[in-house]
Formats: sequence, C-alpha cells, structure tokens
Amino acid sequence: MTRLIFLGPPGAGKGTQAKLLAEQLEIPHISTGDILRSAIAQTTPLGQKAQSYVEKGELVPDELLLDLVRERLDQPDAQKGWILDGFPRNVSQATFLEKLLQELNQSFDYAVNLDVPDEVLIGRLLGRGRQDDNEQTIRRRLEVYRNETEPVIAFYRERSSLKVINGDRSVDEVTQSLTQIVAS
Ligand code: B4P
Repeated sequence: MTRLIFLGPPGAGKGTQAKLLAEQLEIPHISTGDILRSAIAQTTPLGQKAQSYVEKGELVPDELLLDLVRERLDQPDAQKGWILDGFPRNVSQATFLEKLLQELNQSFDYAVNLDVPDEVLIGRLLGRGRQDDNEQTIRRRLEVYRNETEPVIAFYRERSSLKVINGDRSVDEVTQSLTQIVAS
C-alpha cells in the first residue's frame, strides 16, 4: 500500500510525476489543482468561487478544499493507496490532513518535496502556457509558495516524514528516484 504526499513549488513536476507513479502503482492520483481546474471549466459552484484565486496565483480559501479532500480520501478507491498532489499547500491544511488521516484510520509513507531552482520553474511554466502560466501570475505563485507552502516542508521534516528529491533532472530520472522511495 502506497500513500504519498507531493510537495514542491509550481512547475516542479508534481502533476507530471504523480500521474506516472499513480498509473504504475494503480492507485488514485488526487490533485487539488486538477479538481479546481475541472470545477472551473464546468462552472460548478466550487469553480465559480475558486476561479479568481487560481487566475491570480493565490491559494483558494481552505474552506473550499477541506471537505472536498475529506470526501475524496474516504472514497472506496482511496482505500488501496493514493498520491496527494498539491495538498497540503499551507500549515493549516497540513494540520487538517494530519487529523483527517487519524480519523479515517489511514497513514502515509512520505511527504516528497521536488526541489527545483526558480529560474528553471519559470522557464517550464512559461513553456507549458496554461491559463495561470503568465509571468505575473507565476511570480505571485512562487511568492505564495515561499510564504505559505515552504513551512509545510518543515512541518513534515519535524515529523521525520520528509524525502527531498532533486526535480531538476529528466522526467525519467525523477521517476526512478520516486520508485526507489516507494520500494524502500
Ligand atoms: P497545481 O495544479 O498544483 O499546479 P502547479 O503547482 O502549477 O504544477 P506542478 O508542480 O504540478 O507542475 P507540472 O507537473 O504540471 O496548482 C495550480 C493552482 O491551483 C494554484 O496556484 C492554486 O491557486 C490552486 N490550488 C491547488 N491546490 C491548492 C490547495 N491545496 N490550496 C489552495 N489552492 C490550491 O509541471 C509543469 C511543467 O513542467 C509541465 O509543462 C511539465 O511538462 C514540465 N516538467 C515537469 N517535469 C519536468 C522535468 N523533469 N523536466 C522538464 N520539464 C518538466
């Protein structure tokens, strides 16, 4: 049973790696970014509330995400493992997740931080060209990452659950490192 939390700055390759690994391990890839983008595309009530935050590179308010993550991790397919990609994004989400996993009687193996220098991140995101990948929004996302998400790395380090991987390598090389962590 594998349960992993993927951390890392925007463009670090969380989504790319989580998708590959989840397919390989036949477990769900749960991406809060994907859930929000799909809600925005379908103009659901969640999407309408989240859109302006995502477009500006801000974090969507916690109250829009917490119940959603609770329901998703309680689904039958999540009982055989999962990769959580993009959640938690701040310490309050990390604290929530810690309590939620206790409640659901689940644990996790590691929080994995994909480490990539800023200049590489900006190049990748501009190359991808998603709606929220313009230069101004990317800079804001990086700033939000430093202020809100980096403390989450310390949160997991203090709990001895953190693994750091160099994400500034080819997709295959990063996947290999992740596969080794899963096997360890
Ligand atoms: P996310 O969807 O989580 O996206 P991301 O951080 O931008 O990207 P990721 O790291 O997954 O990069 P990817 O693999 O795609 O968040 C988007 C927004 O949603 C946030 O700004 C926020 O507003 C909101 N949100 C999400 N979760 C939230 C939460 N919990 N709370 C509040 N708000 C939340 O890779 C990027 C590019 O790099 C791709 O083009 C890829 O092909 C390329 N790439 C990947 N790996 C590579 C490699 N090894 N070498 C070269 N290129 C590579």
